[in-house]
Amino acid sequence: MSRLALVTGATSGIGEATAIKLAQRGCELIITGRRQSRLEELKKKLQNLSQQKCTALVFDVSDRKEVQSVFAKHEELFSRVDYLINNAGLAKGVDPMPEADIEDWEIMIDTNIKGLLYMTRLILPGMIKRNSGDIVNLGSLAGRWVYPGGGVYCATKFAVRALTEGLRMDLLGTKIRVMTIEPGRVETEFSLVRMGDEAAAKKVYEGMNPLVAEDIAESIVWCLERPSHVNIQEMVIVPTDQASVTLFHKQLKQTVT
Ligand code: NDP
Ligand code: 8X3
Repeated sequence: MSRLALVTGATSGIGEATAIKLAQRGCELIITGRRQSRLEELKKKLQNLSQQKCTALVFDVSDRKEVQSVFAKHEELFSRVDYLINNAGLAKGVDPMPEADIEDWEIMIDTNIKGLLYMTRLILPGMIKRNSGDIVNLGSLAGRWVYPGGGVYCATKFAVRALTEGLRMDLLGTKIRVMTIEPGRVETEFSLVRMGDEAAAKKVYEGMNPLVAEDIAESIVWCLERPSHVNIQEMVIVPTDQASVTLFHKQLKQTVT
């Protein structure tokens, strides 16, 4: 039987790779993001892969009214969601807290915490009614350890871990599984979005072998495909070149003159 998966933040990185893997398994998909042209491109690709319908919805997960209005327009579709992949998220800035831009804090908190909550709250009634469904929240290694300049981003990912745990408790006794995937460094558009500078973003991954989006997508799909009595509550995945949130093995290029 074909499943219906909703992947937020499918316009790049982990979300896009996860949508592709789910389509390869024959899932019907709902993909979301703010960049319409990317969503439309991906929609065509996913329909070809899955031979199933794909619905592309452009909205900002951090805008509560917008989220509610999209849900109101697609109530029947959303009531059938089997897999909710709460992936949309971002970091903004690396400045120490005394100098950081408050606007950046608000964007991270509104997207990573409130956006995830809005999506979950609206999808849950359908899952509860059918007594089935899986929710995968994208946490981070930054939801377990903090690093300088990352306090607020880390706080949002600590929140994702708490929300995942809390929801699991509130749903105990149902067949709905709630899990969090906590990656270390994955080379996506994440650092470009965070720093707004190609060269600085590239430097984050320089000299090491980071994870790629497909590594995480594969793990998400593996978790979803466990038998229904098995819930992988938390999965921490890091590159072999990363030992902690701040400790990396990097081979720096040497120039011989
Ligand atoms: P990308 O920047 O490549 O992708 C982020 C996705 O989130 C995009 O599709 C973007 O779409 C979407 N998004 C961001 N803000 C919003 C918003 N307000 N409304 C709707 N969609 C939004 O990064 P990743 O793939 O790396 O990140 C995916 C998730 O994984 C995030 O939650 C991130 O925190 C987490 N993560 C990433 C790690 C990494 O090292 N890359 C490590 C650990 C966790 P659009 O811009 O079109 O709206
Ligand atoms: C992203 C991982 O360590 O770059 O969640 O903050 S990190």
